[in-house]
Amino acid sequence: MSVTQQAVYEPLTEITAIKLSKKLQLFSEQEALTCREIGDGNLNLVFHVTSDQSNRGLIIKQALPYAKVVGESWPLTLKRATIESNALLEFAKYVPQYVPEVYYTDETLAITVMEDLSHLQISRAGLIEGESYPLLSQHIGEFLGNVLFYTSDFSADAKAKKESVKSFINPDLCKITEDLVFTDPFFDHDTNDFEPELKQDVEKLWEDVAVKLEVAKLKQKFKTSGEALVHGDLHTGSIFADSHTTKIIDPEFAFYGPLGFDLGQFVANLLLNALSQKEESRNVLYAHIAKTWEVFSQTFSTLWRNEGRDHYTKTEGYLDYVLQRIWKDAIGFAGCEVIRRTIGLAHVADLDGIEPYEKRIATKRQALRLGRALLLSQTTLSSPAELEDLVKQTA
Ligand code: SR1
Ligand code: MG
Repeated sequence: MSVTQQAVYEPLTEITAIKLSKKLQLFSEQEALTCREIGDGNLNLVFHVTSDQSNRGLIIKQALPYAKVVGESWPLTLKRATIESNALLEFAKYVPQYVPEVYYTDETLAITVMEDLSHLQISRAGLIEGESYPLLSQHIGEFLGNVLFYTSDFSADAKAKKESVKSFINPDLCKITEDLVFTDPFFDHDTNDFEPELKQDVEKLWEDVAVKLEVAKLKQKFKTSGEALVHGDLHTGSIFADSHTTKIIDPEFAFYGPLGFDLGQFVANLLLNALSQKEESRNVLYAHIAKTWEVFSQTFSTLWRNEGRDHYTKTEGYLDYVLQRIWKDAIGFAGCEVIRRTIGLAHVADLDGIEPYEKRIATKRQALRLGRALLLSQTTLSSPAELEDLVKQTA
């Protein structure tokens, strides 16, 4: 649903966000509302509107015409708000239980009004505090298995899929990933951000031809493989959770991309959290990685066998080939993500919050070794257990 009521874009304030909620009749006229801007991400405004009487709430997310993390010198399309709303609606066709409900969207204001998830916690924050989220990997595996299968050519009608690809063309946000994930961290670029103690390690990486060749192949894959609708930024900060619920948010980077991309980003962020934890607390993260892959591959395989539309889904060996390729690509994408979250523009609190400083530097060195090892082991690592061994070898 798109109901444009404002002729021009303007950033909301806490006061106008309340007025908008009233105007949309999402609360009754008499209800006293409170609003707080709670956006702590890199790009957008997020307003939490609550009713003092009924205890009900909602979220209004609004895109800014620039990247908040850098400022107005980095203009950014408002169209990402529409991509985000449409992606949430598309995901909801297959797995409504894993996304917030969208109540309203407005292209001009670049807003999505959606379900209040404030009873849940951002999973990155919880994992840092030692929460284990027992169902996180089960849910993410089901989310990915369903969305990736149903939006891929193995299931979707060929013409309808191409129409959908068109509506999710997202060049500006893809460019951010092409630069920040696949390019800048591997060159001496001014967006990079790392501690002086890491300079030698980083310079060594910039000279590593074998690593750069793998990243070049992955970047090309990211730019050219429109295999299925991907979230595009599936890190643990894009996931709300508690012990029985998981909700995936923020798909403004969504586009038709490689099947292994989201899996790689999610796994990378679990690995970064594992590195930040004490040795004895890491098993829960390794178990999440193994479970994500197990549930994803089972879900995807069951759908493939029961609902595969393409003739070749019946061909012996094809499913195994596709799954192996997804795993291999995911390992490579995870390598890029681990490196960029360590030395690129957008860091993660898992690493930046490590105290004391010497330990933080040592962990970041390990993250760089791990990222490199992932990139160079894509063809040899065949299971989550081998991935766990690889992490241990980088200690
Ligand atoms: C300028 S945007 C930096 C990062 O924030 C987003 O969440 C994406 O991960 C992007 O790469
Ligand atoms: Mg985001």
